[in-house]
Amino acid sequence: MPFRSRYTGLIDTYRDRLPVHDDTRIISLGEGNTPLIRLNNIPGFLEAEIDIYVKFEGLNPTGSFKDRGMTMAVTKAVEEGSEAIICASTGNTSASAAAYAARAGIKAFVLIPDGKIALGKLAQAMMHGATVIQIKGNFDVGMQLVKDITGHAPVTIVNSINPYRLQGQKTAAFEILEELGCAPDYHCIPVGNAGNITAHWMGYKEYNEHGIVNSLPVMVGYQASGSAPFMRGAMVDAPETVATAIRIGHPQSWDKAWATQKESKGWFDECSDQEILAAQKMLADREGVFCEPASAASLAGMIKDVKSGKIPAGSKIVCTLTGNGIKDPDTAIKQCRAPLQSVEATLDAVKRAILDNI
Ligand code: AN7
Repeated sequence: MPFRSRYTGLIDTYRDRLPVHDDTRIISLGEGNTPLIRLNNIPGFLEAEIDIYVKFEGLNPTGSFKDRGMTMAVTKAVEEGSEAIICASTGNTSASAAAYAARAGIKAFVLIPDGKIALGKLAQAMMHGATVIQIKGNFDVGMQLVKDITGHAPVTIVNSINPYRLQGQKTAAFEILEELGCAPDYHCIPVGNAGNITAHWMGYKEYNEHGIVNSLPVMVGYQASGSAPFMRGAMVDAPETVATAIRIGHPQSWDKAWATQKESKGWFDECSDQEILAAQKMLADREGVFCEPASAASLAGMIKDVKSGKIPAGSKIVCTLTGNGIKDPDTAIKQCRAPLQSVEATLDAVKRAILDNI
């Protein structure tokens, strides 16, 4: 029986486009190669002549796009002899760093804002054996501490200010180009530190510069209204949003993201928490795709821009769904109808429950 070649992760797949050597020990969990799902029901519901795809990055090994960057950052940290990594995180980076450190056999230290990360992400960091340092401050405060600590402790930063992170994350754009055969007209993506929007733009440009394709998307970045420094044109000191993953007021890739916006002729916009949650629910309800709130910002923003005509009819759109909805069960359950309570365990009672709800 012929064997199907096994997918072994994005570094193996894009080796010639990434800064690794033939003898580099690759730290991988099989990340990348995520599905690009064409939406069947939402375009009709919006009564819009548009073609929408969602790139479901929540299906990476630890449930977010961070794994693309982390496989590169941890591979290089190990290659350079590092025995410990550190990050500040709103949750997903800490989960990913913890998992890849476990895989590499090195230590992970993660700084997280007190009480402001989704339960699943905390469980991940703890299960993978990271030292979880819960600080009395938000992500931005933690990020500054991580930058300050490096002169004082032998740890490698794996936040997206580590350039290997963006190298790994640019591969998401490669996958989209290979699957569609060209760039989408619009690429919609949530923005926190703005590393991912920057990395995607790098990936799109790289395939164009090498003549592999000849098309670039317009990059559109969406923030939560309470955490929208790109809309305010200045840092935000007390960011707030239900989408805790993007509860970030001091983006680390500020200049790079503005350059991306200008070069791609794109824009930034903001979504209210209510719009974000409605988009998350709609995607789960109507398409069977469960992403986390921060991820739904890309869909929520895109819907507004389609309705206003800013994204015109006939467009092909990719929305990045950065993380998996299972990570934040509390937020999900709060916006759903409660389960039918105290139903007797009898055929009659169950039959009634079905017929009442069919
Ligand atoms: C689901 O984990 O910053 O604009 O510390 O988890 O590249 O920062 C998470 C960011 C979007 C924003 N969606 O990406 C962290 C962290 C989800 C995220 C973003 C994050 P960037």
